[in-house]
Amino acid sequence: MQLTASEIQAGALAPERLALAVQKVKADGYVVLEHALPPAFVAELHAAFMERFQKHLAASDGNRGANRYQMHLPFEKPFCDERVIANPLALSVIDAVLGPKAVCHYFASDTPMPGSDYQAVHSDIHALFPETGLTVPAYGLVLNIPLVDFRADNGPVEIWPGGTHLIPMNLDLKALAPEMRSELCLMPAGSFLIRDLRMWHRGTPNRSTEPRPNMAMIYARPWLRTEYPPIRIAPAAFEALSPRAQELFRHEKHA
Ligand SMILES: O=C(O)CCC(=O)C(=O)O
Repeated sequence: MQLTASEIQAGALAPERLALAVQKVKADGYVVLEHALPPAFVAELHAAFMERFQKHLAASDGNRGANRYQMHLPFEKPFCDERVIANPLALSVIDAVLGPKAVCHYFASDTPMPGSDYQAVHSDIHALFPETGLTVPAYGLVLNIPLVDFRADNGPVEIWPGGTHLIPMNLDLKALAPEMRSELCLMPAGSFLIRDLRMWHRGTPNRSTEPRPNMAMIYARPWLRTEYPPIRIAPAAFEALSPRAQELFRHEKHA
């Protein structure tokens, strides 16, 4: 969705457009809010990210396939700016889908480098009741923030919308995915991709000459336990957060 100037300024979608965004997440498994962050702030995030990422690259191998890196982010500025972690535009959708008590418990990034390949099609979470095949409403959402434009040539995320988040899990996605419609998630830097954790997706090859960084946060219902390590938040950084952000990060490690 293209945000209007007044929505960006107000930090709120018009009521009927919020309802549409929520419906897109529930029915399609995702919504994109284009250009949600100001370009100057995205440039600041990108510069800070690349500085940290270059050190990470020098010290580790790809951990998500060849030339593809998942990297946790430090809970430091500019990454933990409230425009990222508690953005009212994103939260209006997240709250409507997950309820008002959501927590954020994953603060990281994904970066395919030139030379990366296709990932296996996957979803990002286990089924709640795997033995039943029961389909339930959303219990976790990823907020992705691309730090560069996602183009066809630089390894955009490929998604399978149209209800794959509602198909009971533990299926052979490799065999089934070619039967379903997929699309490349092309979007400008600083957009918000809000997607159901269960929606089928995969990373695609980066055929450009530059890294393609994507911030990734998980917002979830407060009872969801995942295997990710807690986000380490220094007490002073936690104290400096707004009441809403403190509520979102209340389950993390404040030390
Ligand atoms: O390319 C991306 O940003 C997403 C990659 C991904 O889905 C993963 O590593 O699990």
